Amino acid sequence: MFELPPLPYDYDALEPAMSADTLRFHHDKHHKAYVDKTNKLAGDAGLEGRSLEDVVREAHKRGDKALFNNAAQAWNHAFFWNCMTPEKGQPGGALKEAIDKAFGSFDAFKTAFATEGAGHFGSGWVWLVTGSDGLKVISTHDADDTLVRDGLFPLLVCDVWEHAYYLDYQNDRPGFLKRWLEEIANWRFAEAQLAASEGKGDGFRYGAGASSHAQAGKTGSESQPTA
Ligand code: MN3
Repeated sequence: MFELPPLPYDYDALEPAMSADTLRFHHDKHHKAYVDKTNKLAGDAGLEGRSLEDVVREAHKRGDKALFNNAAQAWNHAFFWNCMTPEKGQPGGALKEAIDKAFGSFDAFKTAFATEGAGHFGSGWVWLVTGSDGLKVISTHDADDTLVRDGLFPLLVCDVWEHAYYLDYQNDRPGFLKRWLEEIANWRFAEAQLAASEGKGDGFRYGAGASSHAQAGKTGSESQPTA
């Protein structure tokens, strides 16, 4: 049984860029529904006990669209929550170097990402990925994701389904993307993903617990300070 992972921050932690209302609907209703349906369909398909990553890939291989759509959406949203943080920041270290190399500058990257997301027709996701030829920005339709694309490793994703921004931005998807990149994108998480793509540290895995890089701003006793 897959569990709905808790958000790695409080519901109101990303305000005003993303409201508590949006996160409540998005996490508690949309994401939960994908997880619940995945549990039912994965059981029907004889895939209980497998990792969610395995279930996504196996459903894709079998052409089981209902299972793929729900399992991939369960995974994409869990990844997406980690791609946001209340800690405003900028890419550093190897990520900054890789962005400069691929796009010319951080500003040029933000333009490329926002343009891809704004231009994506219908529902989907806009990703910063790394592959054999360096970093690039791609978008995927509906539930489609990087788990079923050989050679691509995801660093950051933004949900561009209307439910991700409509309550806060109505139809202004470009405005949402601009603010998302400037105020709540989690560069520490993207840096950790880039390191993991090079064999340094663990990349994101569903159910492995919230990334320590995403914990900033979460109140309560879950995150242990490191000595
Ligand atoms: Mn969504």
